[in-house]
This record gives sequence, C-alpha cells and structure tokens, in this order.
Amino acid sequence: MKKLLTGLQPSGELTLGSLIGGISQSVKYQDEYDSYIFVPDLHAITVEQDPEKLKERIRKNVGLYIACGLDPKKNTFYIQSENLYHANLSWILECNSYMGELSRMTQFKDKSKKVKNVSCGLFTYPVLMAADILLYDADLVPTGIDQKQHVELARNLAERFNHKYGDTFVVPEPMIPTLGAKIKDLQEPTKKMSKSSDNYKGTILLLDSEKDIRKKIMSAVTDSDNKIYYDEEKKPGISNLITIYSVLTKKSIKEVETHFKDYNYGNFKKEVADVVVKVLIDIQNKYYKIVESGIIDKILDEGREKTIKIAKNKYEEVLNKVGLGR
Ligand code: ATP
Ligand code: LTN
Repeated sequence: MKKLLTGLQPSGELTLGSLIGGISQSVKYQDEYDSYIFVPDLHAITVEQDPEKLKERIRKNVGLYIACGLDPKKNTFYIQSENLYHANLSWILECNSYMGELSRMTQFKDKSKKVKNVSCGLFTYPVLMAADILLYDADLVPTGIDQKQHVELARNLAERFNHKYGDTFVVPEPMIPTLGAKIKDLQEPTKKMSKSSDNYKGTILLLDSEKDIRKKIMSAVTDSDNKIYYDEEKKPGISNLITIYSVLTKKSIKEVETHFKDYNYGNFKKEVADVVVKVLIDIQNKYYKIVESGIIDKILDEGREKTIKIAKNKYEEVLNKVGLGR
C-alpha cells in the first residue's frame, strides 16, 4: 500500500481553510493509502508562539483531525517533536541543501517580511519539512497550493541524496486540490484565510460558535453589483463564498451559480452560512465527544511508538550512507 503523509502546523486555531485545503484531502485518500498525519509543532516555533497555547493546540488539533473524518484505524497520528529523528535528519539534509534554493522559497520571503527577527528556523523550515516526508518513504503529500514549492524541494533533496549516496529516499508527489485550493479571508478576500492571521472577523475557526459563524459570513466583504457569479478577479468576495459553498455541498461552480441566479447577496450569504454551520456543528459535536472519551493520548502514544521505529530504520540507513557514527 502506498503511503500518504501530511501535517498542519499548530500555529493557530484550525480554520475552514485548514479543513477544505488540508484535512479533507487526506480524508478522501484514507482508504487507499497508509496514512501518516502528524502535528508539525517544531515548524510552529519558527515564529513566536505562546508555549501554553501551543501545547493546548497540539492535542486539540489531533481531536479535530479525527472529528473532521480522519479515522484513527486508518491513519497514524503523531507529534513531530516526540520523534527526535525528524530534527536529526533535517540537519543532514541541511548539509545537502543550498542557501540559494532556500532563499527562493516564497513562504520564507513572505513570512520573513512579517517578523522583526527572522529566525534561522524559518529559513530552514522547508528542509525540516523534507525530513518529515522522506523519513517515512511517503509517496503522496496532500497540501495546499502554498506548500507545493516545499514538496518540490523535498523531491529535489531526495533525488540529490539518492544520486550522491545511492537509492535511499522515495521521491514524493505533491497532491494539490483543484477546487478550494485557496479559501480566502472573509474581510480581505484576496488573501488566504489563515490560522495565524489576527483578523478574527475574516477567519472561520472550526470551533467557532454558530452565532459567530453566521456573523462572520453575513459581514463578509463583497462588492456592490448584487450579481452572483464566479469571477475571482472582479468579485473575489463572492467567488470565495461560491467556492466555500461549492466545496461543502460537492456541487460544481456552475451548479452553484445557477442555484443562486435570482438571489440577492443577503439571501445568498444566509444559505452559505447555513451550509457552513451544518458542517462545523457536526464536527464540533464529534470533537467534544472525542475529547471526553480521553482517547487522544492513547492514539498519540501508539503513533509515537510506531513512527519512531520506522524513522529509526531510515535514519540509520542515512547515517551509514553518509559515513556518520561508528
Ligand atoms: P499559517 O497561517 O500559520 O501559515 P495556515 O493557515 O496557512 O497557517 P497551514 O498549517 O500552513 O495553515 O496549512 C495546513 C494546510 O492547509 C496546508 O496544506 C495549507 O495549504 C492548507 N490551507 C491552510 N489554509 C488554507 C486556505 N485558506 N485555503 C486552502 N488551504 C489552506
Ligand atoms: N509546512 C506545512 C506543514 C508541514 C507538512 C510537513 C505538510 C510540515 N511538515 C510535511 C506536509 C508534509 C504547512 O504549513 N502546512
């Protein structure tokens, strides 16, 4: 069985964007792939984090992954920092990465503009991501479009290493969803809806109350021509709401446009809100049951044991090939 691997940073509360662009992709593939879903907490500290909130979110995210439909029987869940091989392999890969290629990473360029002190970790972030992937011989890496360049770097590093030291790593394939690849911020619909954004009104959190979800969608920024059709450039706000509705109802953009042909913006938004509320309240009910059942730690303990064994094997193979240790 082929392997799928992905993770979502615990750098903020999970959003509707995380669900559509991230988690749902893995849900779709969980029957076909041996799936590894982890919490990249080491990646989260490449920018400033509040330690208490970070710790709380790590467990919470795993609960949410499961509530969103990732079945613990079909997926292995684990925490990156609990497996020391990730950071260790990352170092070896860093020694086989070039400043030039890392400097070209779009996410680094964007994020480094936003922080006062740019950490070295932010710069080498994609190499750690490559280590996450290559340790497990992952074939498929579902991610949003913004992470594609990082998966491509992982491919390059795998090929470079294989060429230099002999066949060691599987060269992974990125998997980018075609629709809903980017869910936009409701207040600034040209920007991605992001969990590390401080714009609370523009971001729908998976654990938002029904009242907040409705309020945020009803006050989403649109335009003034009161016509509902998809045009990302001229009508980014309306197009974003169409995308959200389309993904959650599994209807095509054309079908959604036809459905809302005679609606005004108010009624349109109300119906989009109904759909989002239905999906998220269902996830929330499941989430609170999972938390109450206390199974999250058991799942993570099992995941840790299993993945440490796999990672150790690969890491020792790498050490040998590179000529490290005895
Ligand atoms: P941050 O703002 O901290 O960078 P993020 O909200 O972009 O975080 P990530 O953890 O980087 O979230 O992303 C997890 C996965 O979900 C990635 O594959 C990412 O591309 C996808 N994703 C996140 N937000 C969205 C969005 N708004 N639309 C589509 N996909 C998204
Ligand atoms: N950088 C990714 C999270 C991430 C990841 C990975 C995703 C870290 N390591 C390995 C896939 C595979 C993000 O921000 N979404």
